[in-house]
Amino acid sequence: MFDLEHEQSLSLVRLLPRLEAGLDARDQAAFVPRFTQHFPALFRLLLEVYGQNYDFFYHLEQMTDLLVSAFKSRPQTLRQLDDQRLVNPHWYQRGAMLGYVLYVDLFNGTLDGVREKIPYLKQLGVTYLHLMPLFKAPESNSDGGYAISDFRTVNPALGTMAGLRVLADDLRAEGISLVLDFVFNHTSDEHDWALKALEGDKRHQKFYFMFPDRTLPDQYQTNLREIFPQQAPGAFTHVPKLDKWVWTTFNTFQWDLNYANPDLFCAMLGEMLFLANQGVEVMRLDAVAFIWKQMGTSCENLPQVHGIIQAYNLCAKIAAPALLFKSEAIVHPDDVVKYISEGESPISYNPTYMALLWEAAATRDVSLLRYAMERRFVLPQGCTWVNYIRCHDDIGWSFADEDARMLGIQGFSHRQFLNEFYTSAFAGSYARGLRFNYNPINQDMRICGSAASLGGLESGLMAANAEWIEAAVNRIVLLHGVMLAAGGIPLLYSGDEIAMLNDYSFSDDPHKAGDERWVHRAKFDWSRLEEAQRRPTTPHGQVFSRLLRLIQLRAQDSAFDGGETRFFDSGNQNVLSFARRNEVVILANFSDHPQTLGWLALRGVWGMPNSASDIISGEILDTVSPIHLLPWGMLWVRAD
Ligand code: OTU
Repeated sequence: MFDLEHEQSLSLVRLLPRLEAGLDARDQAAFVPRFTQHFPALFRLLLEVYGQNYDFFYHLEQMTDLLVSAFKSRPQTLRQLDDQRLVNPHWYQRGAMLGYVLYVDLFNGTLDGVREKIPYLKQLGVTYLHLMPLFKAPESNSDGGYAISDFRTVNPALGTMAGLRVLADDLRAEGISLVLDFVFNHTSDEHDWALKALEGDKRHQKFYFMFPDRTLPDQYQTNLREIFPQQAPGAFTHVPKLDKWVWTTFNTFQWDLNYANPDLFCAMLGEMLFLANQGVEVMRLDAVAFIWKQMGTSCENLPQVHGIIQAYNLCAKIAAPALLFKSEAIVHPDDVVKYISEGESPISYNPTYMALLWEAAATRDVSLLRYAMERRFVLPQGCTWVNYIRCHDDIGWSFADEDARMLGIQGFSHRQFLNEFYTSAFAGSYARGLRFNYNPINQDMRICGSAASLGGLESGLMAANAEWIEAAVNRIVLLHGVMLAAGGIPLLYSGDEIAMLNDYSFSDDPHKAGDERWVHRAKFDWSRLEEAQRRPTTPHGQVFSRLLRLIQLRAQDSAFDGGETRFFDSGNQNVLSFARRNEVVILANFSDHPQTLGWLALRGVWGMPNSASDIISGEILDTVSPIHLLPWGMLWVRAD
């Protein structure tokens, strides 16, 4: 009989001398208690995930040595941060949090270029800076950096690892946390591990999934979703040099890593802790849903994925406790939440809110958005959404068909409508977007485009139609406003603050032409910013100044600190309504017409207020007559 507790304490006893041998007395005092605290849970998880495949002598020793050496080389400043975070573990729930995500080269050339712009980020109110993948990657197509050739080398065109550390320190000194991707589902086919595998090295071949022929790939493939059906159909790539089929969920040059191999688990743990020690405070777990495969399943969101992330989380709690995980699971909403817990990913993208905001903007009807958020917005204690409107990726309509059905909406045809609307195939649509990876078999596709172009500014400016431009500006501000007001960490996509439009020039670059996501990955337009700051009445200037105001209001107001966001039915299907801590009610009109709302609609929050004001405009609201909302207008109402 296997006695878990007994095995666990035996292992601990066996491992402790390694800690004592590897660390001096001072380091032991910090490290040993954390190790002994978290080891039992870690042991249990590894046993659950790996069972018989785990060599509880060899692999545990390997892992322990990694943890010890990572802690040993952890810089003093980061150890101080560890201590601060342990005292204040929910630092990321404060209302002044604001995320910003950028490509280093597109934003300002290099890492030093980003450093130069710290004052601008401060002016915006940024506290969380996500730099898109900046590591060594294939020079041709690298999937925007998501095909990594070396986790320990910065792409020389952008800077150096030493430069990254300096940037991390400088950001931290200004109250900005550095966020990087942990692209751990795959490496590029130019990564050292892949090169060794190509040379025939068996150990490294086992880091990946390799098949001698199509027999197993064909069996797996029947249950797999096509991620890039146009640019990289199928999930397996034939590698001539090996005459083997390699698992490649994404592009052909992105080789999936095999986490069923505990050796690989350790190898990636080493990379993760290395990055944490460079000053990365938050790691975005890229493509997390895909890291475990099992025949006969969709190979997404399998239970072992959670076991592995929880195990990595415990490793971080031991060696680099300031490190925080953010999950990137753009999947069915029921699966999205499974990644979110304090022991796994305390923060997560909120793809359902994102997609349904665009859905409501197209339909001018907030019913589905409200229905889904009433049921799906509340997270466990200590966990927080990263709310966003746009990011570097496409928009997928990943709402739950079950939610739609409850409102009499048929998922498939609704998605068809949304796709037509956002690719301007629908007559009268204001949106200018591109289709992404159309799949002729199930007619699925996703949407690319910048917030401003999807929100109607491009079509308005092209037509020089003042009315359309005004509506678009209001719409873009409204979408950002409900993102900012919903609590959690709002994440601005660089360029959206100045309403940058689609950039179609990607089609001239052979390395980008096949991937429409580049349409919304434009070079940051500094002259546009300068103009927006100088002339706040232009469309771009209005978006910038109004967003800045909303950001500042939010940061100063305790109504947006931690706590709950409660969506409720305003009785008007054009108006999205939610309350922050029963202090502020957000009302957002998703329609082209003015709307009125009786105060009774808010009785669930306050009863009937004596007096109220809109904190955005600062105006006193008349509590006797109905509330009036302009087309695409928004109020942040506080009542007494
Ligand atoms: C992520 O996204 C990244 O955000 C993408 O930029 C990368 O191309 C990709 O991983 C590979 O590293 O397919 O279209 O269902 O949708 O993880 C975006 C989840 C993606 C996937 C998501 C993936």
